[in-house]
Amino acid sequence: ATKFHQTRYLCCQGSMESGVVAGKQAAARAAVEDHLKDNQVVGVGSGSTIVYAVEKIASRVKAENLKIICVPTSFQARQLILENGLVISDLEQHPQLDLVIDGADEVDSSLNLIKGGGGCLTQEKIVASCGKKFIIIADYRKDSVNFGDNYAEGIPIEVIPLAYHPIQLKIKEIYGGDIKLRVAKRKAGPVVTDNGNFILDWKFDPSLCIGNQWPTINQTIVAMPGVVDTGLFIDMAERVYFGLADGSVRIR
Ligand code: ABF
Repeated sequence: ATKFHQTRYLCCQGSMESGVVAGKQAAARAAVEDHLKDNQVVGVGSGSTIVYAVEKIASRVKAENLKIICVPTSFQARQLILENGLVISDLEQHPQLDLVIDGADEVDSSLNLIKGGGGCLTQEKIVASCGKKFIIIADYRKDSVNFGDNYAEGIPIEVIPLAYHPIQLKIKEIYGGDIKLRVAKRKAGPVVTDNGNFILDWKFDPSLCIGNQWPTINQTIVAMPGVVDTGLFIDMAERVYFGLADGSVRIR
């Protein structure tokens, strides 16, 4: 992984404990081993774990002479596909995908997901919705009973820029919690997504995890004018591969 995008997404792992890296690698490799078949069109997710999946796809394509076409979920995914010499396409040419592999920020006991820590949630959700199979790869830290158990950044919500403040107020009024506009690290201004939008990060009240409220909450937020989509992926994942620190994999 010496190329620019791999380096860029993996460099932040320099300080990451080796068990976490081993977990990401193990989950990614096992999922590609189990689900990648010849002649598939594959949706490629974003984040740091997907880097290992794309490397594994590329090595299987080469070793087994597989015909695989990849559809990216972000600018990063596009670069990864190209850097690994894989065939790239889009949803216009391939609106149906055999397989979609992506990472997650948190997975609850019902396999609902929080995604979008990297800001690519809308394209990730569109691509996932086109997949016959949606497989998640994650290290062991993402495995939770309830949202918020192991992930403190909240639920990302992509919004049209002019609507960000009304949406903040509406969500706060209905559900409470703390909801902040995501700003760039050096605070030069808001983070802008691949689609030219802003991201709100909603630190929700943990009581919302009681009962099966997330589907309704998601629908309510998505229906607000100016909301593009949320990082709540409800009932979408078919299987989750959690890579453990010792390099083994737990599949749910
Ligand atoms: C994307 O990358 C996301 O939706 C999520 O924010 C993140 C997972 O990151 P990582 O693989 O780096 O843990 O899939």
